[in-house]
Amino acid sequence: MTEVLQIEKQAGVGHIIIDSPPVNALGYAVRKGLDDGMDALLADDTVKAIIIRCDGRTFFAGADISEFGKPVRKPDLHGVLAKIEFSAKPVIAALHGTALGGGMELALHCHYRVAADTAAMGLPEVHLGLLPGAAGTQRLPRIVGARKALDMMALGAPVRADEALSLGLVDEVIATDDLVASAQRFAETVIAKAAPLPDIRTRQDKVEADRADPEIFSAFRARHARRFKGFKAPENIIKAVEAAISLPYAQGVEREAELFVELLESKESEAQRHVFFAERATSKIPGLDKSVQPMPVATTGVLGAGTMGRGITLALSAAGYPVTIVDSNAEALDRTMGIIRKTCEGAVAKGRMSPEKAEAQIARITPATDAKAFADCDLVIEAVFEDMDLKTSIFSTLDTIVKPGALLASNTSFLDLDKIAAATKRPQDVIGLHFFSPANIMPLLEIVRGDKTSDAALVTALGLAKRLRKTPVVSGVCDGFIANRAMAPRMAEADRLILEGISPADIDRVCLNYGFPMGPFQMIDLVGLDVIGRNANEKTVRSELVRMGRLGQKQKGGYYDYPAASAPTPSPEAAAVIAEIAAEAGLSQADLDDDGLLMRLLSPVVNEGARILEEGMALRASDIDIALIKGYNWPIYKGGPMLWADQVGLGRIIDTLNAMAADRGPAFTPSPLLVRLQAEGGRLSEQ
Ligand code: 3H9
Repeated sequence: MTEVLQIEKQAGVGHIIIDSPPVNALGYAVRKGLDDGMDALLADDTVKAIIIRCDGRTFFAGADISEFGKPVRKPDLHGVLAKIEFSAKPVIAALHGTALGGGMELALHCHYRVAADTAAMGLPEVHLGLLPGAAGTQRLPRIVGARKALDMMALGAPVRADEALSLGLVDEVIATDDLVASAQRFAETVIAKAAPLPDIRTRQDKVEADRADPEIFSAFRARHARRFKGFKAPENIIKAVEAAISLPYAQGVEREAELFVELLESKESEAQRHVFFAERATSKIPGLDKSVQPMPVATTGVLGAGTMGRGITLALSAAGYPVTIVDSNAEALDRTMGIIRKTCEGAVAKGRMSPEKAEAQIARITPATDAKAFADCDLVIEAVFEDMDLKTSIFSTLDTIVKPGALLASNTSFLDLDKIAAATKRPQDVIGLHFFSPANIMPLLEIVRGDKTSDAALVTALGLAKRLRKTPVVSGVCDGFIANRAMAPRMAEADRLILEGISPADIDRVCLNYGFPMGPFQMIDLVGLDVIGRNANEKTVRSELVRMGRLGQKQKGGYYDYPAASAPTPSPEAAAVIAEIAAEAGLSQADLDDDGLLMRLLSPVVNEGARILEEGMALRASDIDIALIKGYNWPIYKGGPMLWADQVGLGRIIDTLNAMAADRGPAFTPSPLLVRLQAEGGRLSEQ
């Protein structure tokens, strides 16, 4: 018997019980356990039916993702599933938790399925850039029809037990605490009935009906074209379902295998699997003792009723925290409370929130004009204008007002947190909580750990991120921290390229084609030219446009014109400003194709990421990838700049940087880390 397997027998029913924490992924040990269990129970004449179930928090959560790309150790999943499917004894899956991916496919190879009422099942492989590769694409449409199968597999959302029952995916739903006993009763009934075993592979009713309606697929493609852009897996899933309705089962499975391998070997899936593990790694802090307890946070405060303060207040109140929002400007405070109310009402109108929930969220927010209202808060987040003198004076005041033992946080996006902390007598309780705008929506929370920030403060911030459903990335203290610092070189390069004769529209197009939802100039026009950029004294294209009152979409247009009721168009006025400044700069004109442009824009980002790592400002390379995916919408299927650099080749990045350095100086010299990794054949994304 393997370590993960237990067998129990009762009244002619053999139970295969697998326990492989944390999520019973179908790695080698689990497959071996299942295979051994099946062999033992098939050979046992006293056993007339078999139940497969799991201990721990969930039924099988799918294939073991960490095994992909490595040689498969036998028994492989297909072999185990065939043993289950072709068993002469009825096999019943008893599901609890989440039966996902290969786990759900295993259940679909059993003859019957019973599920706890709290269980869910789904085929989320699409989120890993894959498709269900253990016959899921052929079995699911035979049970639920092509339409529902496409929704479940190409969109990747699981279904709850009651829906699974109505779809015919499970045969019975059972109270969770009664799962084992009820599965036993179910098995005994199956034995007593001695009916022929159900066989999904020969079911034709659903696929025959779907065959008469080829529009299903074109309509599905059209409906989700925007969502699927750049991803490879959805199209392969659609093709696999087309095969399910047009081919006999065995040929459909062969087609599924081809489409699966294509995805497994794709850059997109490599990137998406990298992101899966990277997201889960960000809250693992080397050297942090597990016994460190978080500071209690029951009540919160936000200082500043501007855009950031408002977003943070919305995020905290949505997560259930009472929030005191303070701004000495009563009018600004009123305005912000009005916008908060509108935002909540908007969510109600869109059906995202019940009116009661919205009222309760608003009721959790208390506006005040005096910072003394923070006295009893456990956490206060400062979100005022980025000015060091202002922030240090605020923190020294907060230090005297807010009770001892409370956490004081700054939302600064680039100022030195250690200086801010030094303005208090409790630097150990000061931390950076850098939200990205809009703070109630963007999923990244950069946690800035100062020199003196205590481990308890860090653990508290990590817990806060979890409760806010944001992904934390821990950063050291440096200008711009991780996301803004790593991304700044793309903007700088875009600004430079327009002086070398490349149009803003071309730069935006290249970024869009890469997969960013917006190009740098489109983004500036949206945010406002007056908001971006800290070098207001220098004469630049941007400062000139601001001087002309061209502030972006909000006023007169920016890099683009915004004619009423039509798409943005390149602006002749902006082009004239660019031409004037370019003439003054006298730079040679660039001759670059789209790929060359992309390399110029993104290689400096990779270089900055490598420097952030070398300086120890990020804990690991994959944290930088997550910061840019969650904070700047870097396309998930590129895996972030560090993984992308590995995929295009560090040599190409280094060559691009060397050429830039030869032309423009050492700011572009490849970082020693890049050079070393390239020489050693190492991978940047694994640092
Ligand atoms: C597949 O099945 C392909 C087949 O169709 C075809 C094969 C031929 N493998 O998320 P959590 C780890 S593809 C390996 O924090 P939660 C995870 O890394 C698979 N490891 O917990 C983490 O490790 P650590 C299709 C896995 O409670 C720990 O478990 N299945 C896997 O918030 C806890 O994870 C999926 O895509 C795995 N499959 O959520 C399901 N799953 O502690 C992917 C998890 O070291 N998994 N780990 O950081 C999930 O969606 C969530 O983990 C789950 C639990 C909902 C199960």
